[in-house]
Amino acid sequence: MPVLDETLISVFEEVVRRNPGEAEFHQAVREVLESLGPVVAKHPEYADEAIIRRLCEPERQIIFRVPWTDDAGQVQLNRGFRVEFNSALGPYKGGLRFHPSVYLGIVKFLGFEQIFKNALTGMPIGGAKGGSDFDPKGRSNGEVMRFCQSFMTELYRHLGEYTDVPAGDIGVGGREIGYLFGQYKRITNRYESGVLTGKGLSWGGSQVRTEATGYGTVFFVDEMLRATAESFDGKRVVVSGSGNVAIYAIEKVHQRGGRVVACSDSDGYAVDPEGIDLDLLKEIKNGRRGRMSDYVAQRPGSRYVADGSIWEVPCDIALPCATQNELNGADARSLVRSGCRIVAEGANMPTTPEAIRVLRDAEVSFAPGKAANAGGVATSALEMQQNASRDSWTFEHTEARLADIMRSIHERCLTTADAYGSPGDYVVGANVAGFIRVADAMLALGHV
Ligand code: NDP
Ligand code: 2IT
Repeated sequence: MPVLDETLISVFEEVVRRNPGEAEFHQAVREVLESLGPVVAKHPEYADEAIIRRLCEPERQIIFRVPWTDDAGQVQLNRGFRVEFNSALGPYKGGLRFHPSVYLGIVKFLGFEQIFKNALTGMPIGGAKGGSDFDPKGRSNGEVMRFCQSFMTELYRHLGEYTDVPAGDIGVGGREIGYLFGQYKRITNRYESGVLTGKGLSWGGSQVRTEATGYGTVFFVDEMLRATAESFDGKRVVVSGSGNVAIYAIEKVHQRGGRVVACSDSDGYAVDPEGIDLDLLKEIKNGRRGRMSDYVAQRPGSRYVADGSIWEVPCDIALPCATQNELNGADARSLVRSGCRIVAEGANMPTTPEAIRVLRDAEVSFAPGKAANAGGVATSALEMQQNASRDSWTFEHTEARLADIMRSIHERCLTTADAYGSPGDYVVGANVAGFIRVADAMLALGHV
């Protein structure tokens, strides 16, 4: 079981003391610190320069009021956040989440993870996250637009292609990015394409950005399988969620010859032994913003489970692609019992620390989100690159770039884990490799 190195205990205690009540943020920090013992032993300069303490304190935190008017003419009120965590490697970069559960602790955990994920991609991007406790579910397009306009009316002053570049996350997809970009353009009177990523293809977006996170996760698992001379062919896969990441993970698993036998939303899950019908799922989820219960109603041979855990469905490979802490210790034990050999996180921190321990003890290969879902933000960086050069690449070229990036992240995780005494441990590999890249940049930039 990983323990916190003596020198890092006080860093963790300081984080807990300075950020009371932010359980998810504490969890994310602890997981990284648990990997860093051998690094601080080898490199005392990181401790001397307070690199780890500085990394745990965001460079800037913005919290603002977001008033908007609903379709009934009532004034509604939400809270907006942007945590600009670290800009040692490039402009702040990371998504926006619109979900009723959003509060400062969630935004901070996501922003903290983003620093290391972005570093791991090898691209010139810092780490940030933002969002709001706004719930888009059941809201009309007009309400979502007015909310986005109000949100951007405050946020725009903190953004810029060289400053801070948001994108999507839970509850923020192409529609929301469109409304946000429209308002940014209107207020600033600038067509500054590089200020947001995840844009539509006709107005500055990149091919493959929509698919990138889910595809990238599957490319990463491809590499894990290759390491043991296996492939997706004939494998049963369970994917949680049915949003952006889940849908394109399912698509790529099917292209690779695997079969996704279950997926979910926050109300329940569908088991479909013949394999999820992706056209139907896309039509329900993207087309009418429907539910998994609608899917089952239209798909003979599938069944709906309203209560219970999707991880009870037997599989060879599990891809949690919904939200944080959705796969707990009991779920991990179910997966181990059913013979699951690989868990790769499409979502951010979906696996609890206890579950990670269970998987590790059972020698299930585990890929943390920082590595496995980095394809989304990496393709955002490719979108920024295209915007900066006023160019646009083909789907094939962009997908090949994404596959290359995922291959090199996989390689970097394994060589780093090896070098720091934990061969085959993707958690240690991802944390240490991400940390070293950003820490060295911070050392070079001085006490800022
Ligand atoms: P979407 O909003 O498109 O989909 C989210 C999915 O997860 C939906 O099926 C949703 O169900 C389910 N879900 C969300 N919250 C909960 C919850 N509290 N309990 C149960 N189910 C929930 O988001 P994305 O697909 O973009 O994001 C999914 C995950 O991937 C998140 O962890 C995100 O941070 C991460 N991620 C996203 C990237 C991106 O590029 N979009 C990049 C890297 C990581 P319902 O519809 O019922 O709410
Ligand atoms: O968690 C993530 O990496 C994202 N939501 C994507 C961030 C981005 O800037 O593309």
